[in-house]
Amino acid sequence: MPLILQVLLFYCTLLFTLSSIPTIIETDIGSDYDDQFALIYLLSRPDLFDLKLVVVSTYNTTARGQIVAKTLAAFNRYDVTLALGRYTENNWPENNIWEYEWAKDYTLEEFQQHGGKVEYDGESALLQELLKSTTTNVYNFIQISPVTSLGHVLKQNSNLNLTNVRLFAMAGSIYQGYVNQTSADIEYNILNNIPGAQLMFKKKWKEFMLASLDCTKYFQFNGPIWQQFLNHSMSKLILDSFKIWYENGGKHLDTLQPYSPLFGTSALHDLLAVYLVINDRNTIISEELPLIITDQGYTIINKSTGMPVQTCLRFKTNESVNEIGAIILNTIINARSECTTIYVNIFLSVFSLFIGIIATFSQQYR
Ligand SMILES: *[C@@H]1O[C@H](CO)[C@@H](O)[C@H](O)[C@H]1NC(C)=O
Ligand SMILES: *[C@@H]1O[C@H](CO)[C@@H](O)[C@H](O)[C@H]1NC(C)=O
Ligand SMILES: *[C@@H]1O[C@H](CO)[C@@H](O)[C@H](O)[C@H]1NC(C)=O
Ligand SMILES: *[C@@H]1O[C@H](CO)[C@@H](O)[C@H](O)[C@H]1NC(C)=O
Ligand SMILES: *[C@@H]1O[C@H](CO)[C@@H](O)[C@H](O)[C@H]1NC(C)=O
Ligand SMILES: *[C@@H]1O[C@H](CO)[C@@H](O)[C@H](O)[C@H]1NC(C)=O
Ligand SMILES: [Ca+2]
Repeated sequence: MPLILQVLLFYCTLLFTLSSIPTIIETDIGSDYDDQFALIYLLSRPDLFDLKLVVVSTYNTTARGQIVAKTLAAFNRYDVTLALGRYTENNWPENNIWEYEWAKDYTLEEFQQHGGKVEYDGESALLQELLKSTTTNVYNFIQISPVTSLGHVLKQNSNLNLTNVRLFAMAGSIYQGYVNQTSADIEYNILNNIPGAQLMFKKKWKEFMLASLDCTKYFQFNGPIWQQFLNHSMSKLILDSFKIWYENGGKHLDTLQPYSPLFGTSALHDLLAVYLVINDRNTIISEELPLIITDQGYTIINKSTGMPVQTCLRFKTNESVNEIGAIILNTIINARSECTTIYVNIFLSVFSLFIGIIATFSQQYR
């Protein structure tokens, strides 16, 4: 590669690393499809997220880990550590890891042979990473799972100072529940680990933004934006895993709009938690609410004891979800070519400047 391109590529990578924020994500990827979408979007924004650690939680964390490993490999992100949370009892027989088949041929050993890093004591890896946050090294924590690994860390380290960590979580239901339910529900991430969720909501964070069911149940992409996405070769990663998940059982979920790989997505609850990082006030209506988690698992407002949580309550217009969808799907399509685009543009500008100079000179000497 010519030296000039090497310098530009280095500069471009440096730009990304300088502006992005160290990020940790806790996920139960594999059961619902939205975790996979959230992870792919996150990996498509190296300008925002300097992903350090992915912790997988609940039930068979090896199987979930393989899905993360295969996704990281697709993005050549062997620098990100995969941390396995502890196995938990599967009290949710209906909640199988439907996406596992997509990654079953990619073992954690193979991932490591390719340069990937795996921590088998995921909770201790999580604690070590959280301890790196300081006032000058602020972290993002993206919580899109029952609060299991984080819950154990918080329980065992009650003095852990997380005032330099920004939390973005998919959890809870304030005014609306699942699908047509017009009153609050006990949301799954909370129900699956109520004590963990209570600890997370009591903790003092630098910032806490919540993707609650009130918003996330509307977060489905279909119509022209989905058709355009399917036409693009970069959609293959999503389409392959989405199809397997769908056929293995994912097709039976209740959602507001119908979905299938060729029609559009299921409700992408977790993806909204990642999108909240942008703080897009043009499309999302949120309010700061003092929230607590009751012992039954409800997310309720309590002015005397609740910690302030910036909560997504609805979208600005009926078009907002489509607008966000177009932004996200385009980002995914263009991922992995960002740096190339930058130096192609630089090359074109230098080239046209050069042509301009030649033209000026040839006129002068005519
Ligand atoms: C977890 O999944 C792995 C496949 O990745 C499988 O080998 C293992 O037997 C499973 N463990 C349990 C307890 O089901
Ligand atoms: C947490 O750390 C911050 C500085 O990073 C400090 O201002 C604050 O007092 C600490 N909080 C506790 C409870 O120790
Ligand atoms: C939600 O309401 C619509 C319209 O009333 C209805 O067609 C649909 O079956 C309902 N869905 C569920 C899961 O109850
Ligand atoms: C997708 O591609 C097909 C065939 O190339 C084309 O006919 C169609 O218009 C495209 N759809 C969109 C939404 O771009
Ligand atoms: C808020 O929490 C306090 C302390 O647990 C409790 O006494 C009070 O009844 C709660 N208020 C509401 C409105 O739930
Ligand atoms: C949005 O959709 C709802 C329900 O479909 C409808 O009642 C409402 O009029 C729509 N609002 C706008 C601004 O189109
Ligand atoms: Ca999830």
